Amino acid sequence: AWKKFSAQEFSSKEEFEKEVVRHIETTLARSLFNCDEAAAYAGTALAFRDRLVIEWNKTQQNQTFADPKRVYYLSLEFLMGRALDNAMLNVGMKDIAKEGVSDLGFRMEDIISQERDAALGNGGLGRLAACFLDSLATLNYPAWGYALRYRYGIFKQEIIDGYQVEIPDYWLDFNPWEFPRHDVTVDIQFYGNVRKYMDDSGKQWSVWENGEIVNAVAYDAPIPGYGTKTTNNLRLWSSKASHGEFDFTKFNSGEYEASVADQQRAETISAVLYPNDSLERGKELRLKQQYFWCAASLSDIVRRFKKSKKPWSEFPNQVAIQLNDTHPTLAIPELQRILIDGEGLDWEEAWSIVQKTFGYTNHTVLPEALEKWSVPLIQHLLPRHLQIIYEINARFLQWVEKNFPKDRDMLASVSIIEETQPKMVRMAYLAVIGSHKVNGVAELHSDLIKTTIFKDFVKIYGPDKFTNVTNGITPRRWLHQANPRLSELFASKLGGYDFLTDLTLLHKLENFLDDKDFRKEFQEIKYANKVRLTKYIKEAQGISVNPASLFDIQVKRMHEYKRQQLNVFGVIHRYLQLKDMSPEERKKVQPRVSIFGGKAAPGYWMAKTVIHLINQVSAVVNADKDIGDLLKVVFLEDYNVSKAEIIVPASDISEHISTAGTEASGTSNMKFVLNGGLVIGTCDGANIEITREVGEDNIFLFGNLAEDVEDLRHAHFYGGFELDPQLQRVFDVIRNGQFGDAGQFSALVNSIVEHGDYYLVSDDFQSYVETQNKIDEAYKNQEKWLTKTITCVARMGFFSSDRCIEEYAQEIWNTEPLPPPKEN
Ligand code: 26V
Repeated sequence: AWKKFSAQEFSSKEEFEKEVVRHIETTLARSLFNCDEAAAYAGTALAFRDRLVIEWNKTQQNQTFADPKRVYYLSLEFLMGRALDNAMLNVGMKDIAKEGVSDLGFRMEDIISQERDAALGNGGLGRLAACFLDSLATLNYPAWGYALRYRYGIFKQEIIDGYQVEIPDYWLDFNPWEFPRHDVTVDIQFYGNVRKYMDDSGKQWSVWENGEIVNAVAYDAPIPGYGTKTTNNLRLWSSKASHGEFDFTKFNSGEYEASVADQQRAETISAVLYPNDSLERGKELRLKQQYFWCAASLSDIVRRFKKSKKPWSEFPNQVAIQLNDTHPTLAIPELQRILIDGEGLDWEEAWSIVQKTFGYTNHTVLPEALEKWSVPLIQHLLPRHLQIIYEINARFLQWVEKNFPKDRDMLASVSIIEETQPKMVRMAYLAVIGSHKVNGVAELHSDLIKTTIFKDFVKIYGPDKFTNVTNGITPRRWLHQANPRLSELFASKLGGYDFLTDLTLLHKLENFLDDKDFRKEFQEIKYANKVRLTKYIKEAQGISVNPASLFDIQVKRMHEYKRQQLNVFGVIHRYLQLKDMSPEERKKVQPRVSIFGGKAAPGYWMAKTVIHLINQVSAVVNADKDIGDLLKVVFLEDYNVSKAEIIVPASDISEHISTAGTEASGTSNMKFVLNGGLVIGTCDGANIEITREVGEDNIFLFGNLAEDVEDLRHAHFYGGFELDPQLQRVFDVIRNGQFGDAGQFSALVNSIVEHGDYYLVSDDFQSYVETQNKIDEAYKNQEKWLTKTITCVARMGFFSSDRCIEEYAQEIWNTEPLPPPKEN
């Protein structure tokens, strides 16, 4: 039945070229004579898209036929980056395409870089979801991602006069990877009221009525696995006015603006990704986004289940829903509502299905980051859901009271409703109560949630409800795609690319630690990657750096807890030391480039101040003739996934220096090490497990431990606060205006000197500086350094997102892969 599509496959470059040309001339209606890179990209993408689509249809049909248990990954963010390179590599036809593209007069890198990033996420949480999709498809799990089709992704960052400026990211001009499904729509209700009535049999029903209806339209994108034909689905919901175009009565009476207002209001729901990896407290639109997406996804999932005609008790055996953070928590009362109000199940039966269906992943312990919604807002927007949340809470508290009769404070502390003015719904508690498993994302983090934010729930449910799944990254994008030469080198030594689907095979690289050719090639690849980044830095920021310098990189969202300020204070300290040295002394110094990158949430003033300081320091240091190549400071504008693919392979050292106990996991640490860079880091998040895997000698750890943080903070307030003397000197030069108007940085300095140094910058400063000095020393012995980096890479097997997915599948989802049927 599939034979008829075989004409669209290409097994030679000629066939591929024919397809590209056909798409340019017919799909795009363009002449080959004015075919630019954009058109060549479009043609290439469409040629590959045809291939994906066929496998995608087959996968979906096979899954429909076999009807196995499916995984639904609900995430408000999928930070996908570009799709073409990934598609070519996963399908395994990049080489053919490269030749074909070259025949047409283009370079593959140029074509690939024509694509806009799908930047539907903020940072680690969204990129994790994207890695998970890649692993789910690669491992043949029947799995769907569900999210929103934002018209605007995360903003683009420009740096103007040293300050961050946000530019909207309209990315949908040309997106060959999405397929509108105008036949797959769901009506979503908001506002209105709840009416109770009794049917003829005397059963009580609640109906939610008189609300405002918004339409959800599905857009699908194919997710190809690597080395398998399995092609899964990412479904994005777009919002549309339910009555079509606009209100004709208003239009005909000349009220043109009013006639389109409803339409605009509806479309606003999926218009923009909230750019905070913090929270948008109290914003009705954000809550609308969450409900719109949860309700559309659940309706879709339930509809699919009902086609199987299985009894409701089978639902948790057919469906596993993973909640990526608390953003989709409304899915819990929504499923309960569907089951009781729609399907007529009684409360207990429905609730047991709900609990068995959901799993919840927590991604932060920081209490200020925990989502809460005000009761009046939920009452207004989702009146029926508020009733259900109250009922869940009442039954839960009753049960707690019965089982912990002596614990007086317990009830108030575990209640879903916080008794403030106004009352608030604690989404994390609702997520814990409505799920059968709760997981953290690295060992330390999973331990911490059990002793802090969810302490009482461990007493109530016992420890088994809480588990750990340490994060991981896909080696396809973060090794094979971002660093093709390194991947090829490994394949040549390990006898093929099996390590891309079993990353633990990298351990065999340790057998080549003494292999001169291997070492030389490994080192050359790192240097070539640094040269590539050097060129990019020149192009993008106009700064010349020497690729032979030590490249020290910190790229991640700007956050006080991630402590980019500690890094930049360290850079200033280094600069002052260099200035103090004689020319003779300077000759012995290891040249270094300090590279920063990351976006600050638009309203996060302190994070923006740190960006400004980095740029001021960069201007002063880079222009200082005494210093030359000994120190360069670069802030790379608009850090995103596709830029990470250039930056990550080029590090000698990368910084993961959060205050101990604050970074849940971190995932870029894994990416850098997998690409032959070492880490300077605190004992935090996944750094701890990286240390366990690579050995303490192969990582540069520093700073206070999580267990001491509370006492140190306390001491800052009650034992008097003593500023580290070297940091004092850094602050003195900032205050003297050496990096521009000191007033600009007073809040930053004062947060440490005056306001208790919550993130322990001063406490960790000396240890940080000493460790950086050790790094300079270690880097001088290039052979030893190289041995460390190769050893680290060889021991990174644990951090594949394939391992994560296997753990989720076994411990949380209870699902099996469904390999594609053998074809002949
Ligand atoms: C939000 C907020 C909001 C208020 C200010 C403090 C704060 C701190 C963190 C967050 C982020 C919440 C969720 C999140 O993005 N977590 C990230 O998830 C990654 C994937 O599991 C993980 O690697 C990162 O360590 C974690 O920060």
